[in-house]
Amino acid sequence: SFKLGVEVLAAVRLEILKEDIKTRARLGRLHTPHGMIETPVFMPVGTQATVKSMTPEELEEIGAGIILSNTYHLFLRPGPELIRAAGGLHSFMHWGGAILTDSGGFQVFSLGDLRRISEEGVEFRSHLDGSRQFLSPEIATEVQMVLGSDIVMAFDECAPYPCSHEYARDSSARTTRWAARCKETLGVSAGQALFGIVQGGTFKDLRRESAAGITALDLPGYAVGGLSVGEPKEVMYEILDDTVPLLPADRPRYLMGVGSPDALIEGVMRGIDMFDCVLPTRIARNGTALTRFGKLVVRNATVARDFSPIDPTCDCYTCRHYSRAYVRHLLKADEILGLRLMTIHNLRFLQNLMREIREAIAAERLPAYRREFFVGYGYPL
Ligand code: PRF
Ligand code: ZN
Repeated sequence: SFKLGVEVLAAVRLEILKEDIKTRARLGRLHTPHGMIETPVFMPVGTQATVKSMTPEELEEIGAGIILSNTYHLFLRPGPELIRAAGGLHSFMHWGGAILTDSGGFQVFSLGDLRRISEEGVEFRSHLDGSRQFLSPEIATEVQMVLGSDIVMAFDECAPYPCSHEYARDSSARTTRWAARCKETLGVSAGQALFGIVQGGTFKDLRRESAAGITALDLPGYAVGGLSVGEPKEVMYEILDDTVPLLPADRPRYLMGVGSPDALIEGVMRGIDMFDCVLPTRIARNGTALTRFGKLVVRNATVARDFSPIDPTCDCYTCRHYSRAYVRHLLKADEILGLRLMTIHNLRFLQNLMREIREAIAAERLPAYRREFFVGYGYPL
């Protein structure tokens, strides 16, 4: 049929292998022009066309098949013209896997003051040199077309938390109008898929309105934005309970900016397929490791003479070859290798967590896996 034809030709398509009976979790394969990715998946963040301190070969060894990069940062520096001259972002950064680029919406709105929103777009001052800049749905999409990312995010506004119903209503309605302009701009650009973003703050009526408006655009994937911005986790889970079922079951669903182990499990159980977060890489650099037994502050004096690996159950390069005491020494001495070893471990930890989640879905034991993980991690059930 014609519909089948369109799906086969789509740049990015989610093949669903299994839908969990007990939860809303799905097991799938995300097909992209730069490889197949098993879902649910966690995407490491490479804001400045690099996952801080990692080579692409190291990312591959960690098991990453897709990374996220940022339109906002690359737009300001080095600028789209340089990346065009390099032959696109994949070629520029020597990454053969898939790339999702965030639209810049979130970063611009995180600037706080020094920005002016209109229907046309957002005027803001660069965090680098204070110069006046402008991003719109058209510009953000055109920049992502130049970057050549596999997945292009719509230009949205992420409302702050807390915010009024009126503010959330206006900004999420504008986000939907902007998504239509992004779709028009991308057109049938070969090899790139546009994902729409549901907004609406913590208001269920607005989330429903937003989901209806965004899904009416019939896009190849959908994100839930505007969460994990300071609201209690229970509020985020309630919004997901309510919103995710409104998204089409045959398209990938992406929860933006979420990456703590407990929220990954809770998100998957509510039907999310994709996640990204700076958390594992950021806390790695300030000396905190994610482990099966909870967070470990490797900088602490308590590990000064601890010659065991960061996580004895971990198979990463760091845990196979180095001790807590050595990594602590590197961090204390401000040695670059310390940041690299910590980043390798935290990213591998999340890749292993996602693999175990996928295996638990396949074995129809995700709720049991959640309980076991939470007990080990020291998280309340
Ligand atoms: N919008 C965009 N990027 C994002 C978010 C959003 O709402 C969030 C919210 N957690 C993280 N990154 N475009
Ligand atoms: Zn490790």
